[in-house]
Amino acid sequence: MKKTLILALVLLAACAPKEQYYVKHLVFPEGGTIDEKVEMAARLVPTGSQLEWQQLEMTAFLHFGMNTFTGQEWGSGQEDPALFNPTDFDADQWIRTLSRAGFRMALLTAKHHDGFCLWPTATTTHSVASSPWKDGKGDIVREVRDACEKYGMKFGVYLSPWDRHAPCYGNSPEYNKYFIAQLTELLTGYGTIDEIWFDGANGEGPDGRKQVYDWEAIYATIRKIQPAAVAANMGDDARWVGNESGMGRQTEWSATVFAPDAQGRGAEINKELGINSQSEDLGSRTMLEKAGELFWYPSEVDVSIRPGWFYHAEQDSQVKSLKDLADIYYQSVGCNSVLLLNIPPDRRGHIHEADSVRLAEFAGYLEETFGTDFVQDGNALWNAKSGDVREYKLSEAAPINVLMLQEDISRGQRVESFTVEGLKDGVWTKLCEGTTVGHKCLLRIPDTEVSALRVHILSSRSTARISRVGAFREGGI
Ligand code: FUL
Repeated sequence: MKKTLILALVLLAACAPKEQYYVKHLVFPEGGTIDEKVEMAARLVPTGSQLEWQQLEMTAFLHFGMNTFTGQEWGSGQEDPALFNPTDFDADQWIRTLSRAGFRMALLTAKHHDGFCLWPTATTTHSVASSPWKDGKGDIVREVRDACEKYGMKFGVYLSPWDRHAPCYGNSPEYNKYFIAQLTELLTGYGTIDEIWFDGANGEGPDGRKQVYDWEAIYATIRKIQPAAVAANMGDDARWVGNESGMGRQTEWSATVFAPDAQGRGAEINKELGINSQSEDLGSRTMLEKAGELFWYPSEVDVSIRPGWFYHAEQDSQVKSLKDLADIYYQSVGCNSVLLLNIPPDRRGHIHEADSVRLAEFAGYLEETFGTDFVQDGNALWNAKSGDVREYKLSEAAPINVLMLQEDISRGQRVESFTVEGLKDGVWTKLCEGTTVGHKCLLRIPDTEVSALRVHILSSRSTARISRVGAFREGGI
């Protein structure tokens, strides 16, 4: 009898219709209704690499190169390699500092717009090999990569498509070959590359020649050599949030109608929808209605801890305050985005004390705030449909002022709007309302002492998988 029952259950499970998922990209059927589109949108999911990347939450940019020694932000490409000479280069100190501060990946500017390469490339002599640093025998990319290995930190490279040094820049086929050769060196010589960052900034080549990048070939190179690498900005795995000031959108869809440029037709699709990387609405139902395709293209917030992207001694007193960094954290990580915070090493080749002290304060702030979650059983998975409500008890009636919701985005991003209420003296009062959740949504609220929370999913695309509800207390900063 028992055996028959088990067999029946197994058969039932095998026959149950499998949910269909779309990885990274989907095309809506022609003439699809909005309800059909919303159902499909709910089933758009990230690739494994995108998912892992979104879960990193905090990543760090390291702008270091010729500009560090010339005091420029954008070099002309005519700089003498003899100028590049860190006096006490210490990649271990960089990565140790970042790792202690909670960053999970370091992204190095292997080549900025000035074309100077931080590794001894075979493609040009305009590199560390022509510098006095370590008598031309050094390799910054290698040392940073090794330090990342040591501290269990992921490693990425920024390779500027714009090159103001290469004489072939603007001669499109020739420069594409040159660029792909550089990319290939980085992808083959340094172990796993977890992220590749292609900057959108670019200008004209000599005599006003316009470089037309062969993105298809560039992407084919990545997919062939390191298929798991996340391609960001001009890439099609991670989307530039649209500003460099650390401001994410309150409503941030990883499942977005915004088409990556690398798709070839990206610019055309976006133009037709009347959107650009800065548009406020990149994923609402109104946008779904207009769109023919949907992309899993999550947002990355890049911002510098200093006014400049590169180190300038005169900016030592302008390192962002702890309050600025905390605000940025809520507006990036807390808005379903990955934070890419730039910390530019100085001319010694150190992360300057002014920055490392601030990073340590920031890490302390995060630990103090998020070290204690007052919600009991906030980790229990909740399958929530539009209109569903769930109560969460708090472990103690502590004054809380930060709320957190998370979705299991491995099955898509679904929550469209919600409210959270708090229970005090038997009365429920609304504490806040929100829109999208995604990987993580953090909401700061005024100090409040409640014994329970009530989360109300007002609207969801299909059934949302709420993986965590939390409540925290941030101290004064
Ligand atoms: C911009 C560049 O022009 C800046 O120099 C910096 O690298 C920043 C991250 O991206 O587009």
